[in-house]
Amino acid sequence: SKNPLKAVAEKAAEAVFGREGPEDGVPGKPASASPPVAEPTTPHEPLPPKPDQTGPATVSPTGRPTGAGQADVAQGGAYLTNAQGTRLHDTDHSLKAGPRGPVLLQDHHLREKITHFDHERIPERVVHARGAAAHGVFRGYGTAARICKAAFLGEDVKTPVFVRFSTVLGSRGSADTVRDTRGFATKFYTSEGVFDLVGNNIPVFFIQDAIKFPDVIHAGKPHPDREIPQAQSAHDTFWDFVTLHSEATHHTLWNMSDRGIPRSYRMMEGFGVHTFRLVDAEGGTTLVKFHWKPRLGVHSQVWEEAQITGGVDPDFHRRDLADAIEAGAFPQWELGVQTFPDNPEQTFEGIDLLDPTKIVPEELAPVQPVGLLTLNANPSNYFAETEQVAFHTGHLVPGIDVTNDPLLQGRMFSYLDTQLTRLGGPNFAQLPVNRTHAPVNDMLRDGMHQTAVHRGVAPYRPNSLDGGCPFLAGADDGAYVEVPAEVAAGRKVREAPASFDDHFTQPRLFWLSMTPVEREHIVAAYTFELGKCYEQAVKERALKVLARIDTELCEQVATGLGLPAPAAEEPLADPAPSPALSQVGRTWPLDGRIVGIVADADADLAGVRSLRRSLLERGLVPLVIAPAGGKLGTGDDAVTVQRTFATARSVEFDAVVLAGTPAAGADALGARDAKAGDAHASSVSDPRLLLLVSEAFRHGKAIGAWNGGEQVLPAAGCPLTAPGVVTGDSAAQVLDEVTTLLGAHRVWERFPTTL
Ligand code: HDD
Repeated sequence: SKNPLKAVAEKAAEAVFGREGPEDGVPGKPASASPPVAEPTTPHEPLPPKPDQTGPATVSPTGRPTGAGQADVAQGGAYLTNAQGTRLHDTDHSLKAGPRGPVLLQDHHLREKITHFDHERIPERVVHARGAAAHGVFRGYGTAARICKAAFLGEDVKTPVFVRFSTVLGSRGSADTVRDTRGFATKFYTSEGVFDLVGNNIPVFFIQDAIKFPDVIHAGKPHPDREIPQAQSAHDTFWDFVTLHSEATHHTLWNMSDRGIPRSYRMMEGFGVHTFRLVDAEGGTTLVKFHWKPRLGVHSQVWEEAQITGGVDPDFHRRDLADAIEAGAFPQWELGVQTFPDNPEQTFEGIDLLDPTKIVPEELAPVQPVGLLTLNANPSNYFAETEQVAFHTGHLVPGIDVTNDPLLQGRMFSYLDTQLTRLGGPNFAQLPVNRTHAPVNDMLRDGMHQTAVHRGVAPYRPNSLDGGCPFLAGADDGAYVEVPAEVAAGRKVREAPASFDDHFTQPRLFWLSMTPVEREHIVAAYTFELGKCYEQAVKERALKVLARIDTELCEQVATGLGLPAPAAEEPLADPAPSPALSQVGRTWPLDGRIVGIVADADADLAGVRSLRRSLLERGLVPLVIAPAGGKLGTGDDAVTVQRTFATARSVEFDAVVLAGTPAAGADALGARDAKAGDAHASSVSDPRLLLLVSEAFRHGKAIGAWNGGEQVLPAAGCPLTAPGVVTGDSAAQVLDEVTTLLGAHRVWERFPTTL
């Protein structure tokens, strides 16, 4: 459809630039015959959507289409107005008593503009302040119908969703790739009302009772005196807390594992953490734990990579999510449930299901898929949607109920409370992103930011004045009826059950489930974090905790800290490992993985072109890296440079391929002249290129090189015979091996390094 603003914009452009339009940014200069050079730094080649990635078109809760195709304009009309709709003739000059005179108090436009700006920020979330989100659709498989009557889990029922990922500790402007837990919060706009699954990428939590939440967050946040360190757990107060509260041991171990530094939001598992109670159509109940399984597998950065990324691209995860969606490589997760009988003890195989510091290994209770989540549209406005979205564990639909997990019970209070401050009053459910898609007929009235114009005179019931409405529904009419679960009679106590006391068996289970390379990473993480603490007592206490997880873990960290390793205070448990907890040893789809192709004007450009084509065909994203921007080669076949030695850093690439020179006799660009030879020599010894290759090597990334490209490798400290280094005579020869290596995510054999 025709954009009504286009004509206005064209007229304005014509007035400024003349009829021919701008050239080289010089107003009035007539355009020459040659078209402007295309932007050389296009971040990603759009990937063609896969047949299974074309979810139904999503509209935002405002009813507007989201993502591609949406008019890219901020205003809704041709003329600038004030907030009252009155047209303005000037917005750049304050009203003054003469050009050099004082500004007049009567300038309402100035006051309205500045006042609104002054109040543009709202309080950031006290936790999970830094986030990125996307719209999508959830399709139920119908497999849960046996145990849950929720309509959105029905076969082929499609429900719009909004998902917000986040870090926990950092401020809104902090880096994405810090070592931290990640939030994974999903809002399902179901036909029966909103259901929020407010989970994390780690299946256990630091504490067992919500009453400790302010304490653990105070300990994790920056120190109150100097407000440092930002978005880090590597400081004394954090380690003070988690070593004094041994229930935090399990979650802390997950944080110190590779799970604490995800490669991408698209490559994280999600967990509801608590045990929930599902209700079937007959009122029967089942206890479940929710799991999100990413189609691309669980991948992580290595620690040095995460640290570098935090500096060179603090928006790494946010950008990755938005780019992938924009390119049509829609991220997907399967929702699954582990099911347990709703027995009076609320335990399964001896594991207390109400203890949020415990998992149930998948080998004991397999995750059964119940639906598919596809994120297919980026938000249109960060503030309106990602910032103002308000999740709540109490947003439940018929068929899903909570359990007595004391952490979950406290959350049922906290989320509503926090939104009152954050979103300025009780009417945040009326904000477009929070609005349910089910009809609302409540008796809530007035309050700050009330946008509804309620009619009638009787917002109470029963009433005889508004026709008696509203009426109450029963379970048969889709009402939410709490499960009349037994409440154990007893005394009022501030106590936890004895089964909450075992804080070490499951951390040991996790440790024993890790492969050697994952254990090395855990040792390095503890050594780094405790090495950043100043208090000797904290480090010593932390080693005592580690001794209760595993002797080797404790000894290795103690060696790194230069402290004696204490013996375990109690005998170590002997749990069966859960291989499902490891990230290593499987292969995964390659969609959206990024391959850097290093080339210069002297390189085998035909090979570069064919490599790019083949990578795109396989759903990967090739990015050409060259000494400088612009094009490599000339004519129609010239290769666009997407990253230069100045803008490229290894952390962006999952694999790096080095182009060599054209094969003898196949040099389409003609014989090399001496000048080109010099340029080539200086580009292959450029320290930035050597750094890129040496980092890719140390971070376990696949490295390929063809026809002479490998001459960079030894200088970068990368032996040609090292695992995961592929050389060949042509691009095609290295392609297959590099992509096979990528399927396993990293060349794990390259570790141990010092990472
Ligand atoms: Fe929480 C936000 C996840 C325990 C209190 N929490 C928040 C978010 C996520 C979680 C993903 C961000 C939501 C968004 O993107 O807007 N929280 C969890 C998980 C927990 C958990 C998985 C344990 C299993 N939380 C927890 C406790 C309390 C809170 C025990 C308080 C007693 N959480 C909050 C909060 C936040 C929040 C203060 C901050 C902003 C918000 O709610 O909307 O209410």
